[in-house]
Amino acid sequence: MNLLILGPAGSGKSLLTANFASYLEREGYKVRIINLDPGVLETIYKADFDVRVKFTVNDIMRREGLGPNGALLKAMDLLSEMDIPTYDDAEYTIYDAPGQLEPFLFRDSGRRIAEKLGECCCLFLGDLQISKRNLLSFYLYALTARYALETETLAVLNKVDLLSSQEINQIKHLLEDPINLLKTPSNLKDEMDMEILKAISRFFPPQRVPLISAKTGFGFSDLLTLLYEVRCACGDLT
Ligand SMILES: Nc1nc2c(ncn2[C@@H]2O[C@H](COP(=O)(O)OP(=O)(O)O)[C@@H](O)[C@H]2O)c(=O)[nH]1
Ligand SMILES: [Mg+2]
Repeated sequence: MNLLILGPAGSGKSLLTANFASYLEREGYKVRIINLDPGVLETIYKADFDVRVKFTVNDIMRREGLGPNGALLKAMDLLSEMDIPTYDDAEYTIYDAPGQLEPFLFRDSGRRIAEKLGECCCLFLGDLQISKRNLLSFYLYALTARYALETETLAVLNKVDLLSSQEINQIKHLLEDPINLLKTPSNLKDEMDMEILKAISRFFPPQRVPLISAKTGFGFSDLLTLLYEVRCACGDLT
């Protein structure tokens, strides 16, 4: 199974790639790691393939006279046109993506990249410290990723080690059903949010959102269980 790790910059994609790969290896799986971030200076893992052998954001900036954002978009276009390795000899291949979400959520390059990965599940990672005050927004971004990439996508919240147990319990309750994310509607925006969520949940049944720590490994077994369920295409991820 190919895992595409997406999420905003700093959400912990690279640390998750490194530590979840080690966890899977300890569980007895053969794992491969691919770095798809052409802007990173150093990776914290040993990649089986690194997109920087083909191009880097700095090269593109210099060659095409672009700034960092333009160069990253160009890099993602290039990536969507090249052969990205997949491995038959590995049970899991983890693809560590760059932090800029624009190519994945708002341009076709992300969908074309995901399409190249065949049997693929996207892990949409959020930083709990940042998302805890706006879980609805995180949830909608994860759905947008699923919609834009046309790929099975699991919403995963990272950095649970930085939260108190009280905060964790509160968040678990909110995540049991996305409708819990809403207050009793008291204004037009609340009412709109409620109607949007009801409509969404008709098409995308509520999915369990694992709370994990890429740093300590907390929640990795829960994440692996969810991946088994995706693999079996059980359809029920609650
Ligand atoms: N406390 C804590 N820090 C984390 C966790 N995951 C990532 N970090 C830290 O968050 C920062 C960004 O992580 P990184 O993997 O580079 O994020 P990326 O930009 O999404 O690849 C680094 O300083 C990591 O050590 C976590 O689960 N807990
Ligand atoms: Mg990274």
